[in-house]
Amino acid sequence: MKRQEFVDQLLKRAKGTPGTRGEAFAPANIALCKYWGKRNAELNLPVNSSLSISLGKLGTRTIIKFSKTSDRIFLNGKPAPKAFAERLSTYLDLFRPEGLFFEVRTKNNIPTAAGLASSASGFAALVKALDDLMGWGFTPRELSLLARLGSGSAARSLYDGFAVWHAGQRPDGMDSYAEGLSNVWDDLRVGILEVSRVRKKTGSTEGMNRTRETSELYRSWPAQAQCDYDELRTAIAAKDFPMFGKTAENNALAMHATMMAAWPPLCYWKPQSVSLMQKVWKAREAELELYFTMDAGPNLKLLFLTGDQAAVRRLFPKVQIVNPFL
Ligand code: 2P0
Repeated sequence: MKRQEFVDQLLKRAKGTPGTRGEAFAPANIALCKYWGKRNAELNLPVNSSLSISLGKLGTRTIIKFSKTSDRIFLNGKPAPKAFAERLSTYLDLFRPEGLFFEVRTKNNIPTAAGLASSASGFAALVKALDDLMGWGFTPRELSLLARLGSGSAARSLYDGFAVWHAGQRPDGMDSYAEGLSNVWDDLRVGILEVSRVRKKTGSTEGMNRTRETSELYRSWPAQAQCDYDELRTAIAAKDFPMFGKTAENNALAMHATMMAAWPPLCYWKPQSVSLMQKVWKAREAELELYFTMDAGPNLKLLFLTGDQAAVRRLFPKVQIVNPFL
C-alpha cells in the first residue's frame, strides 16, 4: 500500500469542514524502549513496539493556514532551511486540497543547546494543527497514524506523559498507532546532558536501515525490545525505579550495540558520551539510583527521582532537568 492510499482511507473518516487557521502544540518525547528498524519503509511501520516519556512543556508549537501561491514554511521565526521545508511540503502533499498551498509557522521551545529539537514533536504538532485547520475531528489515535508517516517517533508525541507505539501486524498499518498511558510518576525526572550540537552525519532512517540490513546483532533486537517493553510497563505500573532505569539503560545500550555491529559501522557516541556513561556507572556503584538513555546521537538523558536531584546536580552541574509531568 502507498502512503497516499493510507491517508485517503483514513480521511474517509473525517467529519467537519476546513477553517482558516489551525494551531497546536506537541511535546518532545524520549524513548525508553527504542524504535529501531522499519518493517515497511513506505508506511513507516516499525519492527518493534516502543515506549516513551514526553518532555512536558518542551516541544513544538505550529500554526498553519492556507496560502495562495506556494508553500511558505517558517522555523523559529525565519524561513526554514531548504531540506526542512521540502520534507514538510512533501508530507503536506498527502493532505493538499487541489490548487492550494500552506503557510506553516513552527517554533521549538526546546533549547537548541539540548540537541533535542526533533522531528517527533514537529510532525505531531503539524498533524494536530492540520486537524484543527481541516476540521477533521480525529482522535489522538487517528492522528498518531498520520504523524507516524512523517516520522515514526512522532506517533508517540501526540500524548503527554508515557506513551506506547504499537508495532501492529497488519500490512496496511492501521493497527500501528500510539496511545497514552494513564500512569503518572510525579517524582520522575529526566536530565539532559548535552555533548554536541553538531548535526549527525547519518540520520535515523538511514541508520536503522543499515543496521537492519547488515548487523548480525540486530537479529536479537526484536526479542529484546519486546521483553524490555513488557518490563517497562511492569516497572511503570509498580513504580519500581531500579527496574525501570535498568531496563531503559540496557535497551539503549543494546540498540547502540546493534549499530556498532552494522557495516559500515555506526557509532553516534563521542568520547565525552563514554566518559559521562562511566560517571553514571560509578555513581551507581556508590548507591545513587541514576540511569541514562541515549538516542541516535551523542547526548545522554539521565533518569532519576526527585530525592536524588541535588546529588545529580552536584555530579553534573550543567544538567538540564525536566519534569515530564508538568
Ligand atoms: C526512538 N529514534 O524510538 C528512536 C531511538 C532514534 C533512536 O525514533 O525514520 O526520526 O523518521 O521514522 O522517528 C528517531 O527516528 O525516524 C527515533 P523515521 P525517527 O525515539
